[in-house]
Amino acid sequence: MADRKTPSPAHRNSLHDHAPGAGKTPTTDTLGTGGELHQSVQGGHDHADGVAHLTDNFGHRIADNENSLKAGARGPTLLEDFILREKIFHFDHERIPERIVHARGSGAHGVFECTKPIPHLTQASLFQKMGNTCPVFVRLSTVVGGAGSVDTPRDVRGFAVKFYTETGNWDLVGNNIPVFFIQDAIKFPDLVHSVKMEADRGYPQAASAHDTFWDFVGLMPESLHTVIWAMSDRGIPRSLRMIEGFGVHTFRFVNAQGRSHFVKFHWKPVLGLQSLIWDEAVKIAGADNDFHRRDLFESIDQGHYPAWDFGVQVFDEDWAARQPYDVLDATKLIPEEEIPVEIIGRMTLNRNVDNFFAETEQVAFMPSNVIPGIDFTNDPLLQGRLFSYLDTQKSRLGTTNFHQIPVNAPKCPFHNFQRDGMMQTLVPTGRANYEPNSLAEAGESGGPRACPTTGFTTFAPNTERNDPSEKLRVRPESFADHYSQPRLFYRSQTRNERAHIASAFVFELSKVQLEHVRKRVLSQLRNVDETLAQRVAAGLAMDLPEKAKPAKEPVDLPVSDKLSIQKQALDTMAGRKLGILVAEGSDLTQVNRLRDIVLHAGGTPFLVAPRVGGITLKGGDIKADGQLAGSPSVLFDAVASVLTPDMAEKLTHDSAAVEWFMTAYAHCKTIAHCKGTQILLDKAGVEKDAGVVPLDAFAATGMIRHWEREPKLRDLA
Ligand code: HDD
Repeated sequence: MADRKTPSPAHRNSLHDHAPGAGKTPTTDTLGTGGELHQSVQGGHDHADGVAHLTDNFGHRIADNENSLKAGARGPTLLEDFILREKIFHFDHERIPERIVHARGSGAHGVFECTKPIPHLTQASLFQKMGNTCPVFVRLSTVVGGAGSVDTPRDVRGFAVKFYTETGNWDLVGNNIPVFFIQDAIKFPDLVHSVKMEADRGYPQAASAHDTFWDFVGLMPESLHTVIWAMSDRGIPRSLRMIEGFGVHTFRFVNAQGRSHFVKFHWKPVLGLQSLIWDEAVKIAGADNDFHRRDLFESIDQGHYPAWDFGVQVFDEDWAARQPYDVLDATKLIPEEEIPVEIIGRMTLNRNVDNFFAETEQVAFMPSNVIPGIDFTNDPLLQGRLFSYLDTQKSRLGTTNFHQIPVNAPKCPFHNFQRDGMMQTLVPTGRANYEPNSLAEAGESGGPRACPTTGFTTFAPNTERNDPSEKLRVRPESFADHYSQPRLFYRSQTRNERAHIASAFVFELSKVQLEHVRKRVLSQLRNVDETLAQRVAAGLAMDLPEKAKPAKEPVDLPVSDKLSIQKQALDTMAGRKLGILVAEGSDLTQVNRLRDIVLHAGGTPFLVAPRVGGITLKGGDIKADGQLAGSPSVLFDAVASVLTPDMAEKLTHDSAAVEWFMTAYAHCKTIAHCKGTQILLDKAGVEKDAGVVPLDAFAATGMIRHWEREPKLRDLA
């Protein structure tokens, strides 16, 4: 493994520069920071031999951190022990409420760079000049499970980006799926209640395969589009570095002349899209609960910085009005074949967090954080979100001053008359805490003033096919087609991908206990695609129920290849991991050759051996990266083995070794092997094909999946 990259001090401190009391004062005129009052947690004083003295939170040095104060050596503990009391008090309160959704996530810092300025479309500061950069903080998450749940359940993944721009923070709080389950925010609590663990029994955890979720789906056909994406391979990504991101809603760009266009935001992973196979996802959940978190952390740590291209689909109201769906409906996407995604920037994640709680846990994203040049639309889901996120931060972070937490604070100056509140850490000077005031006329600081020319102005014309004079609790007629786009998605997949979708429905519905719920979902699926409904019914051994009556008859839309992962698969080893099985006597030269090929291509080789401590190969001694039973092949994109015939024969009696090849084969992975390994492959039932190759063919074969093997292993009919 490469050495851990230690960022330069300047780099590490970039986020903390604007922490209250740190060097620069972002709040010069109204919010004096009382700099000397703010000591760093790390101290900065009091060092002995380079190691800081242990103190309590008020700076009192602690002489003994092993024993509490007692009345006699075997006596009761004394209330007077302020050191014990403070330590336990603080510990008792370490946890804050986890997010109601997206509780489990991984965060990282990075940089966004504009690669194509678009001032004609938006005045957003970061898109004005080629090469403009701004820091970002990104949090990628699962939705359903709690903070301590697994990384690889079938689920949507959150893709939240905070841009610290010179004109304030912009939060693009999206997902890895371009559409959402519901059209109106008023249904969000129902959706979330239905999918989280069931209220009476407290399970299942991190899983949608249960009665209440599918009950909701069957009764809410608008959810089907996102559901079919979640049932596809998109719901089980191989790596957080290999997912797309979407802003989901239609937003507005507004240029300096006040002209507006609609826009949809996209993130495209430079490493390409890649997913797991369901069986792999299940096994990884046991083999490495933190599979995605570890993968992201380690790749950044080793300097393999994940990157995404940032793209936009821009269109105007006239184009929108001509579409067979409503662009304000978050259950609809715009096919890239209709409006290509124009790449205008790149984001690179180049620094892990220093502290998980302080940064990843406390980061507070809010879709309402926009900057001049970016504005909202009337999408009723977006409108509800604008309210919800600000609200949730108060209950999670406990104070209206959550914006002062370093990861949330803007990196540009901020000045206003908001004052006080719990956990106020800024120390405003002067008495100007209201406006208007004339204190400046007496030589005092009068504080900041509104800036009509450069400040945020809401895009005023309400042109979104709307009559604002009517107050109505309705769903617009233009939101009524719930089936055409899930049908488009399904029909745009490859044969294997369609089979995966059908299997996912069968799996999930097989866990549903209520017969009528299964039936209702099947009746909905008939509107999406008859063959899909038949496959699922056959998998459940159920008769096809009557078709649900659609509010609007679906139409057939032209197939979109961009919706399929397999049609866009990149044949690359970059960011991928090769597991190499070795044992006593293996040929070191061959091992090194494999390692070099992978490293050269930007991948990671990982040596697996029956024993991890040390091993004598032909050509030298090495240490393995992982022990065989603890490093199953599900953790790798491809496997290779360099074994003497004797050792291979011995390993045929070790189920971990046999399974290593059996699952690699079942998951359609490349298996590169030496002659000696053959006996083990035979035991594992590995048959020769284009992906089972001799070691010297590994470089040419690469680490792509061999989908053509799948029909031999699974019924794709
Ligand atoms: Fe949400 C968190 C994405 C609809 C209410 N949401 C949250 C996060 C992501 C999304 C990525 C995690 C942010 C983080 O990492 O801290 N949410 C979406 C997308 C949606 C969406 C893409 C639809 C397009 N959300 C949505 C609605 C509501 C919420 C309609 C409520 C009306 N979402 C929340 C929340 C959360 C949240 C409860 C939980 C924690 C938080 O906000 O900070 O307020």
